[in-house]
Amino acid sequence: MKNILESRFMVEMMKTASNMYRLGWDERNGGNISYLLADYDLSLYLDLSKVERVIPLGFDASPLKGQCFLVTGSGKYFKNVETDPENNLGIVRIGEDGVSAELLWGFKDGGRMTSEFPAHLMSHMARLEKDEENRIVMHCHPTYTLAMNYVHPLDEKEFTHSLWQMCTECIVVFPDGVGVLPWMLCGTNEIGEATAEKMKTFRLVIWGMHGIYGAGKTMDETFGLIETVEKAAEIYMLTSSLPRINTISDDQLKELAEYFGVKYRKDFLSC
Ligand code: 2HA
Ligand code: ZN
Repeated sequence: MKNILESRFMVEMMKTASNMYRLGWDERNGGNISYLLADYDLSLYLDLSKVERVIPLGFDASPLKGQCFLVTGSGKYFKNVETDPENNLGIVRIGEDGVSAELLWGFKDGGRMTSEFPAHLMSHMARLEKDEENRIVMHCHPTYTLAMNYVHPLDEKEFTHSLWQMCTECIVVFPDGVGVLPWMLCGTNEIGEATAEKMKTFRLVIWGMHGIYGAGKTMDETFGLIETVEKAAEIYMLTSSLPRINTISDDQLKELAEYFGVKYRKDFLSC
């Protein structure tokens, strides 16, 4: 057997969690990541017939049955993932019944998947419908994005437009815009369903006054989406209380999107 701690997916997960922690996006147990391991032969690392525990999901994830996910643990700190992966991470396989998860590795201290696992799996299902190569769902609490939630209308057209105006690259990186949910109780199937509904059209979803969800093909792509939103939100927060004398116009945003050939939300511009 190969050492799973040296696998590419594990190293990516550990490095990303540390990176996000150091950026201040994942205080205490804030944030969670799930990684669909469909591109890896897990039998090189694990005895796939050995199920450590069966953990109920609390909803039907049948479309994902048999799929394996590397996921952060409930109540666990991103700060500790890299130094103690076996307690802070787990690999689960969605059971044949579609409503349970089979623990194959990790959560050594009796832990379980993040409380946001319903939102993650529902988001994976929604994104896979759009893009069969989607692998990552990531949630965190980036500081400036969250700050912006308190001073900017929580309207997805207006929010996206403000972000697009803050850095030239924004409309190219997230031409599909940012979906916005109002404040909702987290950890529930309801917020999971609402997130997944937004994920049908957006790869980024703001949870009002809580944080952000991102989805993508790779860890880098997903991280980069959130990083770009956060950078734009930082510029917004640094400038919003000052008189603005320059801006990127809608004509210029359109010019950018057309030049880079991205399919953008035309209805989010007024030209
Ligand atoms: O897992 O961020 O939304 C901790 C959270 C809950
Ligand atoms: Zn959160």
